[in-house]
Amino acid sequence: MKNNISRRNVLKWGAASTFALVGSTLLNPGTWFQKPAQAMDKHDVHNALKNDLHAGMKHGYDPGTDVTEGLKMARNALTQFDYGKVSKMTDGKTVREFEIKAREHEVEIAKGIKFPGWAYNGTIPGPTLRCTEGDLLRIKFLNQSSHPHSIHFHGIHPTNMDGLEAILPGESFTYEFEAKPAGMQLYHCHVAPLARHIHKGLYGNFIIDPVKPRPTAKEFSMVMNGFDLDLDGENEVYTVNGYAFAYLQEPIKVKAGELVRIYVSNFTEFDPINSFHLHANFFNYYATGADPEARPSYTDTIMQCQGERGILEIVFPKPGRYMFHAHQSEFAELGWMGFFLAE
Ligand SMILES: [Cu+2]
Repeated sequence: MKNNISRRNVLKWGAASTFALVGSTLLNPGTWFQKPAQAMDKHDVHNALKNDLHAGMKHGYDPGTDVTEGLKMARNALTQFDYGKVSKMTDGKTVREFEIKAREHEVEIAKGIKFPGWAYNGTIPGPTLRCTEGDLLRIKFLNQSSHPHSIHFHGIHPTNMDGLEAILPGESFTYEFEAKPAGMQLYHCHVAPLARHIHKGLYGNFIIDPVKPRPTAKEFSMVMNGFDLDLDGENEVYTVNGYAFAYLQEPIKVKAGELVRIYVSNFTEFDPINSFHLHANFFNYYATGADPEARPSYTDTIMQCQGERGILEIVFPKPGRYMFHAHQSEFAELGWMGFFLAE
């Protein structure tokens, strides 16, 4: 363990600052860290995550005993795609209408640890929006929070639909544009101070399918992120899809031999990059995924800067438990680690 203690970690865990802004009680009865979250310091969070890590590595997930709100949220984020309300224009063009509400919302980001977030439709990350290239999108944004926010989409669209203008509390705005280009896009709030608005949780994946569909696959969505609980500009918890060790507790089930496609993005604030590493296997990676015919890179590790995203295609050759995690050891140990269970 000694070797893992970097100067940064010493600074990070050494300062016994309290989480004055974590307004919740812990949900995990009977454990040593059952005390108000206000009293948790970095050591407590570190230890709680270490316990979760060890429990997850040893036992995996025990169904029926402890499905927390956070785990449910991560489950949904992994597999739920929001295709909007679909209608057709007279010329046959597909119209998709979405409704997104921004609100203050407390979310569980690790077993018993809550984060006072700002969320699109009540979850961090927000819903994964999905459409096909050429669709007309109407995204009604309602700001039901007490701060100004917006939605800035990545992609090609008119500049007056770019989400640079703040929508004030109580107001709404409908973003309307044609979906392009195909690939893995994303969306986030674009109101200053940007780091704070994004870090609080206002982001999500936005998939534009090509007109000629990609090959059939088992599909998942993943957002890599971090949570700075004491507002010191460093994250204490790292997750994929908002809940620490979600897929360590509940491995992602796939079939050996089937094509698995994962839409991955990085919304980690305060750290310049995040990464995805798969054990015991390789995958094809399409950065941004705008050209489905592009030659992918064949690797077991990719890294993404903030706002970068891409598409992974994986075939698990044999049944087994395949670990995946950030290849920054610190992130992995603080929540960003899971398993695929190939059967
Ligand atoms: Cu905002």
